[in-house]
Amino acid sequence: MNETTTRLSIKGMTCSHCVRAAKKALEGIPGVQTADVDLDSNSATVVHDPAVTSKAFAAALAEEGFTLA
Ligand SMILES: [Cu+2]
Repeated sequence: MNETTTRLSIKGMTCSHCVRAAKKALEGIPGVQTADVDLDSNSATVVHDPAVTSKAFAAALAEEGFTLA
């Protein structure tokens, strides 16, 4: 399977609950293998199929109240 790694900057996370919500949202996107979300740097490292677009990341995060920086 083809995969690529993307680093996202996420706005709106304030606590560990947000981190879990963002991780769950990202990993719920079809084609995403793993998402490691870090609160200190407000970022996520996502391993995914290259077909997954940044639009899909933004949409999934928006459902949890976060935005891409
Ligand atoms: Cu929170």
